[in-house]
Amino acid sequence: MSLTAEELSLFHRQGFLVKPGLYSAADLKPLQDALSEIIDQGARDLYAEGMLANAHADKPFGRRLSSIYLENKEVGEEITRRVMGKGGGGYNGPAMLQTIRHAPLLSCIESLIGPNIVGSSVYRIRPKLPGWDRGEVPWHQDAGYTLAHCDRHLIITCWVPLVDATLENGCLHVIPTVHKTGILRHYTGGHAGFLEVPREELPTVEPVPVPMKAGDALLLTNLTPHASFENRTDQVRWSIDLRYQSADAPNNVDEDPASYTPERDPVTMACYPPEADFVIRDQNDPAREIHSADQFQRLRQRYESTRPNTPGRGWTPLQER
Ligand SMILES: O=C(O)CCC(=O)C(=O)O
Repeated sequence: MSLTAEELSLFHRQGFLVKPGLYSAADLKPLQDALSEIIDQGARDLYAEGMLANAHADKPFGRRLSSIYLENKEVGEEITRRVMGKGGGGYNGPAMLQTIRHAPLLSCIESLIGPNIVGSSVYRIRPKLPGWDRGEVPWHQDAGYTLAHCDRHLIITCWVPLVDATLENGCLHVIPTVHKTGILRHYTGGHAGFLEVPREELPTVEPVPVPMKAGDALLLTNLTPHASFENRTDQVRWSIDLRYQSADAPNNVDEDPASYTPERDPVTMACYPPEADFVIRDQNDPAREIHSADQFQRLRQRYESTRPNTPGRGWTPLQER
């Protein structure tokens, strides 16, 4: 499943590549089941508190959370928070680690960044609810969120829909080829509080929508502008975005989160210090690889509870533009 020479060349030319069918339905099922359990527990809790007239237990994965949200937005958002956690990584159980370590995906990643792979801290689970403001992510490059000294490193975002992603339910849109021109000016306080590059400041290259089947994988560079718009259906557009970097790129593997003090020079820091990076593959010392779900959870929680306070990039607020 590694990338062919043509795929590699396309990825580097366009700044993105779709690898169809990288995950089978059976590969996605453990994660879908784990997420369904969180939703089930949330629905039962809030039904017991009288917040819901119906726990919607008869609905399939793609519909249950949206049915809850359409019945009671507050309850839908509360359950969404349980799935996404504080920062958005959220669920970090065994099925998440298994999905991140999916061997066919790692072979593709290895073709791009080499055999020593670090799981970049920022993975996200996104239940994009119908008409939900925060489900719409404005134009940005992922590098806008990481520290500036990491712009020159290739950090791969792998975006995988857990249900089919369509124009109607808010598939991703990307701007091809402009990753080569470097970082764009981002602003804080964009749509729904995200970082944003306003449309009129985007390069004049036509964006392309990328509809995908569940289990396809979209690979992006950290400098590829992308966005997603409203979900105009009555189902959830579920997706995950995973990130991978070479072990040579700055990371916080083996670092104590308490070592991130305000005096520390940002160039000595990981690309995204608030969350834990983890070793996926180490050719020289495989013992450093994180295979155990317990170890993964402990590592993620250590950063989650400390939440190192790290410098921003100095982007100005959109309102002051
Ligand atoms: O899933 C989405 O709608 C947005 C994803 C995104 O912006 C990202 O993966 O960086």
